[in-house]
Amino acid sequence: MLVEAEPYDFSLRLSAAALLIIDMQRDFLEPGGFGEMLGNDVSQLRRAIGPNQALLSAWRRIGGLVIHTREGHRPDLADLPPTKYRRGRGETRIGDPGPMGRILVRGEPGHDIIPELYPAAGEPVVDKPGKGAFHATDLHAILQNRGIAQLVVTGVTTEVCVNTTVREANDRGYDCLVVADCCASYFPEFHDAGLRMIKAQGGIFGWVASSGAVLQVIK
Ligand code: C5J
Repeated sequence: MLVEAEPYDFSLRLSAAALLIIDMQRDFLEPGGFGEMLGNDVSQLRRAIGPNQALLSAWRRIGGLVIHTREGHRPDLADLPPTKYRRGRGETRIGDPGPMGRILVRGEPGHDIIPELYPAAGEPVVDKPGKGAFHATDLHAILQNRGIAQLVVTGVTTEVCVNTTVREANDRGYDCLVVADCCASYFPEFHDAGLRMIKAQGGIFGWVASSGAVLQVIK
């Protein structure tokens, strides 16, 4: 099936494709969460919720593999690099009490996925300590065990965890189709640049399509 995409149409093989939804977590997206506490405008991210819901429900309907990721750390912070802890220089740091529990700590309410996109039973959830979903996780093993060669990638933020994951996936031999309106950034210009970087130079890291284009072929 050909999905209309840039820099050229993407040949989607459903039996070898997974939908990978990156870090749609309460602390990043919900009013009153950590992201907003830092002064970010969460409406910039929330615009991706509706398109993700539509794509997720279509993907579930066809029986495709869905994988969710969450960025966060062990409660004892043993997997938190001191460099990541120190960076940011804010008054509130990873592990501190935040508006929705300890910030970026697994098991806390703010770390969990927003209810609109909550994982269904049987859908793997990959907890990642870094920006890339392959670093220090079992994502590659899960994908290999299921015969996955193509990733349809959505989530937040476009320029950070989505871009890092797509680059990691590229080096591991996966073809990535990034769904533009299902990704978002607190900074619209970074969202646009993040997508442009993926599809530049003949698709140096992958392809970019709209959710409408994907839905057209999987419906
Ligand atoms: C993600 C971040 N998920 N921006 N995290 O992009 O820190």
